Amino acid sequence: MLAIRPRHRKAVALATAVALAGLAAPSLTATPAKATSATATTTAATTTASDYDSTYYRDAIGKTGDSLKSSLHTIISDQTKLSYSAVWNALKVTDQDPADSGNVILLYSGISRSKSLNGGDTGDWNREHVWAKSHGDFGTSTGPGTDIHHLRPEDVRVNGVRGNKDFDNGGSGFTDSGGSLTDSDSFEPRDAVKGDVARMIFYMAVRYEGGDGWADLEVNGSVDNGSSPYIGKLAVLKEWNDEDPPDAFEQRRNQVIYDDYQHNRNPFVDHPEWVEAIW
Ligand SMILES: [Ca+2]
Ligand SMILES: [Ca+2]
Ligand SMILES: [Ca+2]
Repeated sequence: MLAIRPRHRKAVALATAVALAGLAAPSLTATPAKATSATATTTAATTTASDYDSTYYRDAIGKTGDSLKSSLHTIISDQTKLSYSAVWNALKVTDQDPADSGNVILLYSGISRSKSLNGGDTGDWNREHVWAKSHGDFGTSTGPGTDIHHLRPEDVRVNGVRGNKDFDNGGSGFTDSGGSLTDSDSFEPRDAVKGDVARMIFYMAVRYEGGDGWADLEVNGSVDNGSSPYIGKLAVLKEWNDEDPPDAFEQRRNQVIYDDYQHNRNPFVDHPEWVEAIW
């Protein structure tokens, strides 16, 4: 079951090389799901996504639409929660540069920067909330504001450029943008992380359904959501999920969070097709 056929070894090697280079992996679009699953096993655990179908995802398999969303909500809500201060050290592990264990990769800029430069000064990296924390006003107390499935290292200034903007195509580059773009009302991540961003947003929409005193986070078609518990644009995020399928870095990240931190998974990293099944 876990044996990798020769044709897939090439795909794994490619995926790993691409991940090490920190580049986009358009060629992975055509990679069989089995091969990308095997990629995760080379960097993290000995299980594959398909193994989780009969265990972790057992109650969700075969469902679609609201029924699938509801089932996944129940499954992924069983988790360990981190304090905001614990997030620093977690990100040093989840977002470690595959080519330099002393560094993390910054999400939007793609820069590899020393783990020790975490902080709030110019040149530091800090904790970017991909689901902007003002959208639902959940802040940084333990809960959605400390859920590392959507927390990523980012340059302090670049984090400020993104601010609490919704996601959409278009705009201009900026210092250290790494190919990411922005305009007055939206932010477009660089190509290599477009799908990562989309799957983090979809995770948040399923994980947070109005329980435990937190807002019901949802995806909509707007770019002017302000402090409402919404993030747009749905159609663009769905496109990004298709254009940039999960690679070795993203799969390893999901596995590390599951194994060592929160003990829950982002279902859309394991099954990106579930985005279309729900939305
Ligand atoms: Ca815009
Ligand atoms: Ca990606
Ligand atoms: Ca929700």
